[in-house]
Amino acid sequence: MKIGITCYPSIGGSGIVATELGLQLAKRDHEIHFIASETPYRLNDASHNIYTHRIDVTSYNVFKYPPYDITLANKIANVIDEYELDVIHMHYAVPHAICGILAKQIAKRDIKIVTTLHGTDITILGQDLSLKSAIKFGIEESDVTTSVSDSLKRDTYELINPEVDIQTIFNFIDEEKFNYLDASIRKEMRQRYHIDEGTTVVIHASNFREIKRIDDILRAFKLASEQVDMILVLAGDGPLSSKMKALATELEIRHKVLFVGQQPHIGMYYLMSDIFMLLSEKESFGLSLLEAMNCGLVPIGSNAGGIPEVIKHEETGFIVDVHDYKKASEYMVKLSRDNALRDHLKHAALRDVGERFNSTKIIDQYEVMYKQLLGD
Ligand code: GMT
Repeated sequence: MKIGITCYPSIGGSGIVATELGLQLAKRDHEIHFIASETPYRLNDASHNIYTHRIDVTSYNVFKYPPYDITLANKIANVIDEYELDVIHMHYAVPHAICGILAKQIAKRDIKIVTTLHGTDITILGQDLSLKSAIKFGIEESDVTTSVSDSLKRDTYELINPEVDIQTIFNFIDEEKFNYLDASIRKEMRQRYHIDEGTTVVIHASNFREIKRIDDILRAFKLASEQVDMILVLAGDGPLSSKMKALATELEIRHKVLFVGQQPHIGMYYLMSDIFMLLSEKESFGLSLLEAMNCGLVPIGSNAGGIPEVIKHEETGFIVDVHDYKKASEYMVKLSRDNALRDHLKHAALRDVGERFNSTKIIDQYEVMYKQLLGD
């Protein structure tokens, strides 16, 4: 098949899932065309069967706002016609689903449109009356809409009420990039940061937005690190970076918190760690959970959105209520003190990720869905 993929190319779960999907489909001999404002993050090398088409948004001074959406639709239509695409897969409802529909109208060729909902396009933008009707239109006019979790699917029906079926296809990771097969990395990384093997390393990685509730992670860590020997690694960057550094100082834990910024090889940081924290107040899935769990970490997550679909409470990790940092700190202490429990949960998590979120299985689901759409 010839498949066009549009996503936000910057660092973020939706762009990563779209990119990995394209890469895996290309390995299965499909021809993949990424159409985006920039080359997607994680699509560094030119690979077999992969094409990248970037848009150049006009900054003509009559326009108060650069016409990103129309330029993108125009480009997608051109690529549909020139490369004779069969399907376009739009990641994120706004504006991408709508750009896909417009592109289909502009193009001379019939095409199927798949839209994947990733989270804030529904849970935040879906509450915005200035976008709600457009999101509903984007979903209803796509040939298939998928959601990355059942929770996001429920939220979509509740907030947007589309009159079509939505199919859940879970996220997945590239197991070659995230695994714990190379045990020497843990030792090397701990040496680099002067961390003893006996110290528990807790890690969180995100784009440092308000909804990630890094303040709750810092508060949980403060309580836990008063009882056990612990280091907190905060990876990533975003609007709250400076504020979180200031909070760590205010809580008098700054010397135990490593702010390592954005890391292209985040897997190495997971490998030196023991516990992964994700205490978000909104999270449709939490892709970083899968990455960390497949690197052998035990997750502690909040009961927001799709997180409880990824972490099975007391089976593969722990779930706490949103904002319940005290309970989170209790689990941190428990995991730090009880190596046998940590080991048990770690292996259960590895097994569960391998079974339910296995990349081959998830790519199969997308491939079957495209084929059904095309009547193959
Ligand atoms: O919130 C983020 O970290 C970025 C955001 C995005 O749009 O890329 O992630 C969303 O999509 C990911 C991939 O499906 C999900 O794993 C994240 O949970 C989701 N974020 C939210 O729902 C807040």
